[in-house]
Parts: sequence; C-alpha cells; structure tokens
Amino acid sequence: MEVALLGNPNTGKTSLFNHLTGSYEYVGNWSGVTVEKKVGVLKNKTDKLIDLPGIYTLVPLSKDEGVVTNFFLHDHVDQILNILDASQLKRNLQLTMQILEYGQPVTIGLNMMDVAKQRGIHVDVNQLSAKLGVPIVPIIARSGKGCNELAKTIVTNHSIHQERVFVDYGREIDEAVLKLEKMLNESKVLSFRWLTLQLLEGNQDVKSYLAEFIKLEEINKLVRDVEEKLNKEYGIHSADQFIYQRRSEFIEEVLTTAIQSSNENKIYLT
Ligand code: GDP
Ligand code: K
Ligand code: MG
Repeated sequence: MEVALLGNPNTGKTSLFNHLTGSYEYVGNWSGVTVEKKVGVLKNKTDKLIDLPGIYTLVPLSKDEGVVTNFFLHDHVDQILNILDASQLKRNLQLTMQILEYGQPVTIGLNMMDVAKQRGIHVDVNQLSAKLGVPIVPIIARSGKGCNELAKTIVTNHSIHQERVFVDYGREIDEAVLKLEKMLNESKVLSFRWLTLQLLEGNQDVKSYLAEFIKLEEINKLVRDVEEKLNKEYGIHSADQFIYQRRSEFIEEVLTTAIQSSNENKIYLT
C-alpha cells in the first residue's frame, strides 16, 4: 500500500515521517519541478509513505505546489495520511475538506496535542472523527507519542469514501457535478465531485487534465454557467469564493461540537 502524507506547512510532517519510517528511505525529484520526492517504508516493512510538499490548498499557486494535484491526478494513491495542527484546526481543515472530497481512504494524525493543551484547547477526538467520517489519532510528532498507534490505524484503514458528501454546496454545484460526469463519459477513476469542485475553485492543473477529454470551450462554459447561477441566486461572482464560504461554515459547525476552548478569545478559531 502507498500512503501519501499531506498537510499544511509546519504541522510536523517531517517529524512524523521520520517516526513512521525506517531507514529505507530514498530521495529523488518530482517530475518537472525541483521539489524533492521522499519515500519511506513504514516499520511493518511493507507499506510505503510518500512525503508531499506542505500546502494550504490543493489549488496550486505555483508549479511546485502543483505537485500534489498532479500526484492526485496521475499517480495511484491507496490512502492519504493528513496531518493536522490541533491548535490551528480551523485553518488546517480547509485542506482536509479538499482531501476528503478526493474520495480515497483518509487517516488523520492530529498533531501538536501538547501545544493545543497548553493553549487550553480541548479537542474531542471522537466527535471530530465522527463528523469527518475518518479515523483520527492524536499525536505529538516531536516526541513520537501516538505514532505507533497511528501506524496501526493506517494499516487497518481500508474504508472507501468515494460517495461521501460532506459540505452541502447546493443545487448549482450538484448540477455541475452531474454535467461534468456526462461530459467525461469514461469509466470512473477519479471522483467527479472532486474534479468539479477543484475546477470551480480555479485549479489549472485539474482544468488541463479535463481538457484531455473535453473541449476547453465546454469546460469554460460549465464554469461560466455555475458562476452565473451563483450570482443570480446569492449575488456571489466567483465559484471559488462560494465554495470557500460553504466549507468554512461546515468547519465552523464541526468545531463547535468537537472543541471546547477554556480561552475566552477562542484561539482555535484561527
Ligand atoms: P513540517 O514543516 O510540516 O515538515 O514540520 P516539522 O516536522 O519540520 O515541524 C515543525 C516544527 O514543529 C519543528 O520545530 C518541530 O520540532 C515542531 N513539532 C512537530 N511536531 C510537534 C508536536 O507535536 N509538538 C510540538 N510542540 N512541536 C512539534
Ligand atoms: K518546517
Ligand atoms: Mg518538512
């Protein structure tokens, strides 16, 4: 099994990678960019862990950031290990939602539990896990606490989440997903929902991928039609902004039940 390690920058990815993998690591570059590709073997000596660049969103702002999208589009991913900073959940969960929409099994490593505790943030791990529909293991990657438990969870997590719908993006987006599905008219490999959302968010690498199957004018028309409808219905001009808002509302709701903060200023809302 190949597991992709993914998370925001500075969430402890390198620390976790080192705890989970033995010394069988090899290094190269991702194709087309100078970003280092690191692959390690988990301590069970069977499963591989692939380190990906730290990003805040799957929508690439640079060629280097496109590594993750291109990996999602062209490589085989058995499972995604998403590392989160427990003290920055609101920000971190934006990427998590995009990852969940991709549809492959996901395990979450909830890192920086010591930092969260220091800041008076109590995360109800069971609640969070129930809300997101994936296993979550609390860890402290700096010391290695919880990492063995996380490794066990990864190996036993074979759940498929293809049809999960998390955020209700409304009729306009749902219709676009169906339209794209018809336009693609090919055996289903990638989630149409994920492809549609990424396209509408402005992911140029997803657009290029779709252009291999669909005429560019048709792709542009699909986006334009959605944006016209969103503008009419909600007065919002960009699909990107609309999707971000809907996701943020969902995350807010999840955190309301999954987090108790002893701090009046609600640090977790950063
Ligand atoms: P990356 O940028 O995602 O690869 O993160 P690193 O593994 O380089 O970690 C970033 C910083 O956070 C380093 O100084 C780590 O020592 C520290 N760090 C990682 N995990 C933890 C943790 O669980 N608790 C604390 N307090 N610090 C951590
Ligand atoms: K770092
Ligand atoms: Mg790193």
